[in-house]
Amino acid sequence: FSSSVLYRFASSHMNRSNEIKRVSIEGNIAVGKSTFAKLLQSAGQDWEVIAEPVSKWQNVDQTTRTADGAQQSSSNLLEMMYHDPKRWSYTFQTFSCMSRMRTHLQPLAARLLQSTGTPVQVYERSVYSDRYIFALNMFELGCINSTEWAVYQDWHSFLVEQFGHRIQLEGIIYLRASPQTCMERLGRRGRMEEEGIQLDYLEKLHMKHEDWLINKSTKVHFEHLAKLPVLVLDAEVEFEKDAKVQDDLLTKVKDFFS
Ligand code: TTP
Repeated sequence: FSSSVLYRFASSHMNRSNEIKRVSIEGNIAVGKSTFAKLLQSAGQDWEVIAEPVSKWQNVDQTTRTADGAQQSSSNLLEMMYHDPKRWSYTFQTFSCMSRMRTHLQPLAARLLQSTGTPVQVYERSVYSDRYIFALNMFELGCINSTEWAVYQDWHSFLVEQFGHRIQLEGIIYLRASPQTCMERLGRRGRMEEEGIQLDYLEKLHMKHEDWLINKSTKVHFEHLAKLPVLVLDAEVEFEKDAKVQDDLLTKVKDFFS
């Protein structure tokens, strides 16, 4: 490539990137964020879903030096966190937030660079739920100590402010269901690491979502976050196999972001 071709490509790409709308889907564990994200992906050609990097947390690559050379192995940080939350919650939240940051910064898929409408990138969760739902909850449960919490908040604020408009959300979709319903769905999907999760943990996370997105009582550090529009969708109904419910939900989303 000549430098002028590269420049033209980069600037057209950057222009498109500036136009992207970014939306995050929030909601309790197992409420159905991935299912709903797939639904959005199939419903609009300008929509691109960036999947949550759970598998990365289940396979953290490590390189260890042995006498006969480097050896690659992997550890399951999600399992370690549930098994010994006091030891691993801070590490887990650091890693999950970093992988989340990477997904927010992911460039637009090539097919959307040509689209005539405004492209929408959809994330399952955000750097904000990492902090104001999970890390805060773990701090309140005593699984993240006050020093770790201060360190977490310091680098989190710094990174979010540094990346500024490149990760700024247009709005939030809150999939809202009772903790009992989420417990049932969690049992049905049977993710091995989540076997020990009790209803009261989901109740705490539910209240954190309610405080942040409905009651607006969570003290947030970022001014723009407090002003973000929130679309609340009833996820109590089983939307996975009901085409009518899916249509209603999609219409609400399209109206909200049009
Ligand atoms: P979720 O982000 O809730 O993903 P999910 O697969 O449950 O979503 P859905 O079923 O709605 O599609 O959580 C994935 C797992 O990671 C879950 O066990 C909770 C855990 N987790 C944390 O402990 N801390 C975090 O900050 C995040 C994002 C997840």
